Amino acid sequence: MEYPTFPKECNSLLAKYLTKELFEILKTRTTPNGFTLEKAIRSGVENPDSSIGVYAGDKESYTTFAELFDPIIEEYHSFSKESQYQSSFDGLESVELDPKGEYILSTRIRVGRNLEGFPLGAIISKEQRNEVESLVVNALSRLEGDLAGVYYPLYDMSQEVQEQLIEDHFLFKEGDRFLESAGLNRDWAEGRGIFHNHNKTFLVWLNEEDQLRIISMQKGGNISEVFERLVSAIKALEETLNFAYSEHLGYISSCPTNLGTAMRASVHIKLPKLSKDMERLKSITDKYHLQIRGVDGEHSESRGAIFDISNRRRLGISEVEAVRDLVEGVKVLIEVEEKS
Ligand code: ADP
Ligand code: CIR
Repeated sequence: MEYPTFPKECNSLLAKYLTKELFEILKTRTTPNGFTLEKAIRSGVENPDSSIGVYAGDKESYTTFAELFDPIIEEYHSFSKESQYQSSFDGLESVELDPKGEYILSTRIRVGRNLEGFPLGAIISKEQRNEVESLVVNALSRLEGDLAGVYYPLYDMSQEVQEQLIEDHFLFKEGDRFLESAGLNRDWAEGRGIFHNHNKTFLVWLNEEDQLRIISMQKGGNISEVFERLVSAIKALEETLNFAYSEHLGYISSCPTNLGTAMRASVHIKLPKLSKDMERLKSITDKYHLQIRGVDGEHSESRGAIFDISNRRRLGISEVEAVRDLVEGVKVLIEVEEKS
């Protein structure tokens, strides 16, 4: 493979950190599972509008290609090489983000997880992916009470049901071009599916970007309730499943932006006034380490002045701190919106 050329307007962290010299050093390295630099960067090369542009194929990718992954991880999470993964699920105060019920439509917190001993989705084989599915479905079938639910494999789902679940923000989209280039959509829809409880407040996605996305969500802004439900689900699943993890990077994920706590806490928030002053909105979200996404998730647009606002950092801060990033920033956003 030749050194890729990135168009001038390309702002990805891949383009920023993959110099020709570094490319020459890394291009012959391979992880024990056969993952190469060419595979790691394919998504960012084929999609120059990527913000990041790299994916890991296994846990070892993060050490084998450390010279490329480390600066990307440092910049995205504001995490230095000397820092350590931190974790704490305790001590989140009871928080209602929108007591008047005027701004926040819904609150969601998810974590990504992958199983120890398997390659990540970019190079997992069909058989291994099916094995992951059966291990996880077995673990999910043991959940009780509010967390108990049913697993719906994607290949068995009607187009109509699938579209409705996507529209209602419960299910992942199909055909994401960033994941496609990374090899993460291979053998679609085999091994993919969604588990959810009766009222869809607890959900697990299987074998999308990560092997598990564990999700808690509900209408309104009671984020402590959403957090508590998620924590009880993670703890229950840890009794049966062994998640891929490293002392330094925390939970291992396909995309370096999801390392560490692998947690994204978000609100769908309506900000009609601030939506007319995107510069101001952006300055507040930047100050509080928040990211703005559209209503249909990553790489989508905002509609009706509704934004998906979430914590940006996931590594080097604990789970409780990741949620607090969102709480602090949203408080300010609502204050500013009210005064505008
Ligand atoms: P992820 O959060 O898993 O990284 P996306 O950004 O693609 O991935 O979002 C996945 C889905 O979750 C999308 O349909 C998105 O609209 C939905 N979603 C995210 N946050 C919320 C929220 N606070 N309320 C309702 N739906 C949400
Ligand atoms: C990209 O590089 O744009 C995609 N591969 C997605 C990166 C993850 N985005 C994020 O900010 N969490």
